[in-house]
Amino acid sequence: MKKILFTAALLACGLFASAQLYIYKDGQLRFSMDETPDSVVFHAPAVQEPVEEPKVPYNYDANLQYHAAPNEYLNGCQQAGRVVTEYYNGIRGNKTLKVYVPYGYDENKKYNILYLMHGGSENENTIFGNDVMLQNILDHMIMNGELEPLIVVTPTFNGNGSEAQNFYEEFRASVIPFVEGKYSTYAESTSEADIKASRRHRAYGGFSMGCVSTWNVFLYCLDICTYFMPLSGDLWCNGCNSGQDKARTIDDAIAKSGFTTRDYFIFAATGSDDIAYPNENPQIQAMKNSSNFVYTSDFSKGNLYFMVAPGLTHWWGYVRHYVYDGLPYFFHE
Ligand code: FER
Repeated sequence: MKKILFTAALLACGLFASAQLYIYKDGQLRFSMDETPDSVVFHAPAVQEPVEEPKVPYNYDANLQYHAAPNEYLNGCQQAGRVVTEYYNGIRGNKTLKVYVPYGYDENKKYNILYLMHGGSENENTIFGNDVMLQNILDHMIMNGELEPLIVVTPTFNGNGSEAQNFYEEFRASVIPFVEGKYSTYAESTSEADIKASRRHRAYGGFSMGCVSTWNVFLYCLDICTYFMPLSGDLWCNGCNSGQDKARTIDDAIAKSGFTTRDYFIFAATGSDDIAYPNENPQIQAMKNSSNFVYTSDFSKGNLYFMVAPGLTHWWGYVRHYVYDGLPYFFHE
């Protein structure tokens, strides 16, 4: 007896599954098991809507500590990107910059972009030159799947009235339009609107005086840039003496921009024995007290982190490893 009942239940389920849902002109929903009524206006489609790939959440460490890149990352890589020398004529005259184009670059794809600035008495060749060779680290990270392929640009604040503090003007007016008009980034065009629309795919960082340029880019380019990597330096601005002064200047810029804590992310780093530590640390500590920042290296929850490498000093040979540590945390939010 039990068996017969079970079979009947299965049959019933099968019939029910083959039933169809109709919306009638009178607005009522009805099931039809056998025939299509004349008054049907809409047959609910069985076809599924295409679903967008869910974005895999990035697995952040909330308290990121300094780790040097593996030794082999400093050597040449079998999947090497290209470092291209580019010339442009911007608001501060003719200049050169370098563009790192990742291995397998395809101009039909879109790439995140990092602008990375050298320090004082250095130039646009420093970061991809013999003393730093950041391209080797990038190549290995990309080859090993630790970093999505991206474009890295090393401009310069040298020449024709440029300085670290005012480079943001040239960055906005000349460097971004030149580079992103030529290389494939998330900017659909080099119009102001498209540069703004692609801000979550753009980062700016720098070392020492390049770090001074980074804090100023933060003040004046929040509308076109989301991720910031200030390395071994503090904000130089008029009337800024204490860390509180600098944090207040930053707060004012954020208030003016109208952005929220989910709209900008800062990965700052230096060494505990770096000459810039005594300048950068009080600024970061003051920023931590601002409601504009939530302190953690888990950027799914916060937007400010300061990685201090024990014992390290003011030298690109160390600082390149801060890029190795921090850059994978960019471009996920
Ligand atoms: C600092 C920011 C920039 C700093 C030094 C520099 C000592 C750069 C100096 C230079 O290039 O001469 O906080 O701290």
